[in-house]
Amino acid sequence: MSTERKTLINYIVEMAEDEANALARKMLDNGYDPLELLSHCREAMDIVGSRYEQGEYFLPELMMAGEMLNDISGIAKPLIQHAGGEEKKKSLGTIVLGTVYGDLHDIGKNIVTFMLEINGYEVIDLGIDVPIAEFISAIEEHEPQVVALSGFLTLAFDSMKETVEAITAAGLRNKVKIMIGGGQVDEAIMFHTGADAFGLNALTAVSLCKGWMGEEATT
Ligand code: B12
Repeated sequence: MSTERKTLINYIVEMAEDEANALARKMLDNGYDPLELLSHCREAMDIVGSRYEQGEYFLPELMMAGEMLNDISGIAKPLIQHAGGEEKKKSLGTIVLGTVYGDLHDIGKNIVTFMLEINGYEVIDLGIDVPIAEFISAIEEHEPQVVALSGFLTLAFDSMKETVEAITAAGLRNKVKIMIGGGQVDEAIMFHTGADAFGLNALTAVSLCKGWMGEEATT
């Protein structure tokens, strides 16, 4: 198993798209945990990211890595759904979610959306580069219990802060819990933005929502 993990990471880092897809498929066919497989992909993304920082890789490699990750999560997602058992019919609550303005990264956000949905929550996914006004009107329209802000760029932290400030200015802050997530977020960034919580992965996003909205359907 550990050899497969290393080989998969290596294929992704070396941009061997076909080999990475084939190995991911084979591992999943053999019963490999899809969430664990996605965490290996994250490790690979960190290596690609640091090669980019060091000037060894450029934008095309970032794009290719993003495509590979999208393909692999496409293969892994249906298996996560299967492992999660029967889909719940009634929504446990509503979450308005999006990647904040200025930021186009959405692979992590899409995994969060998917995990929240299979755990029974209704997710209004506003997409990427979401203007503040769009968050405000979605909150007014859908009356969510939770707002989830995603962002991978350092500049996204200020977009998150401004989005939270605008939610407050619109008189909506005490009606929603706000969680943030994405590559570099931590507690200090949570305080900077004024959010209620942060999460490093999609599982944390789900457990935060369970803590705020419960696991049982409310009427
Ligand atoms: C793929 C990628 C891209 C792709 C994105 C494709 C896409 N559709 O998303 C493309 C090529 C478009 C891209 C573009 C750029 N990128 Co880029 N990219 C990456 C890379 C390699 C991987 C990101 C990723 O998808 N990771 C995989 C996911 C699954 O990661 P994850 O963190 O585990 O996801 C979990 C958490 O984030 C969490 N989560 C996410 N959202 C939320 C929300 C909530 C509420 C919660 C609780 C949790 C949560 O749950 C997720 C699932 O478990 C990272 C490097 C890295 N180490 O991450 C750089 C990186 C983020 N990019 C970077 C840069 C610089 C850029 C560009 C500026 C490059 C350029 N010169 O144009 C542009 C910016 C474009 C823009 N305006 O946004 C830098 C950012 C540096 C910084 N500090 O600002 C990074 C860190 C690379 C680096 N090390 O330099 N990029």
